[in-house]
Amino acid sequence: MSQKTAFITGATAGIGQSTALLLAKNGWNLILSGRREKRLEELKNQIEERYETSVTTLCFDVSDRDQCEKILADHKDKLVGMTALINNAGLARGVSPMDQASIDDWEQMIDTNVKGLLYVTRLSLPFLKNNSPAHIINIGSVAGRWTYPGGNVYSSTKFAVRAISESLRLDLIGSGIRVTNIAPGMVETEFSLVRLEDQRKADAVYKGFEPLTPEDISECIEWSLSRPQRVNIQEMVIYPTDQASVTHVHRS
Ligand code: NDP
Ligand code: 8X3
Repeated sequence: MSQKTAFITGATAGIGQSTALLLAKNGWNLILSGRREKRLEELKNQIEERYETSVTTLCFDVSDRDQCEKILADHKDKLVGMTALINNAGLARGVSPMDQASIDDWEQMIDTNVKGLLYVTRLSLPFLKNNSPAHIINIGSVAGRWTYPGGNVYSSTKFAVRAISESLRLDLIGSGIRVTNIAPGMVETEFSLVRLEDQRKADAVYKGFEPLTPEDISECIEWSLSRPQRVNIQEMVIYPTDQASVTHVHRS
């Protein structure tokens, strides 16, 4: 059985799901989390049918500190072998300007993208340090480098993810734990449906140009993980060819 074990948050859809499949193909054991239990079970079955790998599923909400603490303590025996943490769970809610936006949406984004990532990281670090060399990959965004109209609080959370990645690298120097911030542009997943709550509007986001696929991003994740231990890919910014900035998309 492989010695490599990755804990992927938000594995029930999009980039997280695609990363789970790619890492399993590359011999990783997996700990997969998300709030939708049925999807987690389906993914576990799909992976175990295809690959010789062990899959543990943990159904919990990363934004709930009590749940994070309880689940990670209760499953210590599964987490003890963790050598990589992929902090992928995240979401955007709404595109309203600050003076019209929902404060509940802000809370959900901050609680999930920032506080959730911090809880899971803090609780995973003892295992990662024990198993060093190890790797933390945070899924940031181009919205963590540049802002756009209506991106306000979502952007702020991804700026925070970049700051957390930079800080972790400083705090962990000498531990053998690498830290990578992956910053994608537009990737076609359930992201826009969650953000806009309307399938027609979500489809329109990706219309007239070729967005990135979840597989494009999981390949960047797998490539970062598989570099020699002396190499730390600090940050990767990936745009679709037809996207030149957060506000410039060429549509035919
Ligand atoms: P999806 O909506 O397809 O997937 C999001 C995943 O996050 C789901 O598995 C969801 O699982 C999980 N998730 C959301 N909230 C929580 C929560 N509170 N607790 C646990 N899991 C949660 O979107 P993407 O795959 O696109 O998004 C993945 C990451 O990539 C996010 O951090 C996003 O910000 C980032 N990103 C996305 C881009 C894009 O254009 N799509 C571009 C740049 C970055 P469940 O609902 O089962 O809990
Ligand atoms: C998602 C990319 O440009 O919709 O992080 O904010 S964007």
